[in-house]
Amino acid sequence: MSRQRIVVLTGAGISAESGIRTFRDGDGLWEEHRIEDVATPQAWHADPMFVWRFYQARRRQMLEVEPNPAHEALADLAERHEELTLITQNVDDLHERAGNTSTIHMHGRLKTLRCERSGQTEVRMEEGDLKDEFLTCTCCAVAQRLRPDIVWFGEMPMHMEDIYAAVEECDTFLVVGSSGHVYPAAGLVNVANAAGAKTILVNLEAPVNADAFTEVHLGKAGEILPGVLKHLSEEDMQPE
Ligand code: BV8
Repeated sequence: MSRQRIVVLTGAGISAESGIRTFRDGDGLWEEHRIEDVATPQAWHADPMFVWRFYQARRRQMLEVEPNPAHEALADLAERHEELTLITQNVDDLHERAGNTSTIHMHGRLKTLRCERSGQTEVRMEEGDLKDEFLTCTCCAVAQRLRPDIVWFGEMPMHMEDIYAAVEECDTFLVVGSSGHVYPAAGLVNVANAAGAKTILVNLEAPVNADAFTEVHLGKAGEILPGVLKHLSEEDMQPE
């Protein structure tokens, strides 16, 4: 009896019940600016302190939030199912804090900062690292300014080779809490369908790419994901 290869892709919706605002619920603004206009290399170049404050506020918020039952259900699945690949569009560390230790962050992470000269990243989450002043690296002889270790709009997402390899090989592709607006993440369901995988969506409301999924479960991830995953594991136990 072969164990099914499961790939999970999460978006901002899985962290909503932990108190982290999603991009498209509410007004999706940061100080009256569209996030798509703040999370760009152009914005960083034009007004680095404005962009830096946007990320420092979100880095500070990470200290105040906790994983919710949806994060915990995925960590439990990882315990039971070694063929699980967890990919997230999110930049928070809630999957890791729930127990998923090998999460692929395709849009980067708030926890780490990146040297603008060497590209090296370092974890900087001490109290002194969370103020609004710029920070400098520890990797260069002459310390350089650190930027958020985030994939901005117009920048190449990370780990795409590993991501496509996992999705092209999977038997089940599950998306949790994503509006299906942002590419290439939103196109991964098409790669999974082309690979003959079963594609499942768990989301508060039908997203723009809902029709691409074999199964759609609408509701709050914290409330319905545990049941969906339990059913997935039971299926796995069925003899072929
Ligand atoms: C790329 C980090 C090419 C930032 C993010 C013009 C110029 C350049 C590129 C483009 C362009 N036009 C289009 C593009 C492509 C662009 C794109 O897709 N733009 C969109 C806006 C149209 N993509 C890119 O730029 C990507 N790069 O294309 O590179 C390239 C090629 C070669 C070489 C170089 C470059 C990079 C995209 C990554 C951008 N960075 N994040 C940050 O966090 O500050 S994306 C950002 O949006 C977040 O990471 C987030 O993950 C992502 C998607 O949003 P979602 O996660 O889906 O969140 P959203 O709020 O949208 O939806 C939440 C959902 O949850 C909702 O449906 C809601 O109903 C649901 N929900 C709410 N509560 C719950 C819930 N579900 C369940 N339970 C609940 N309780």
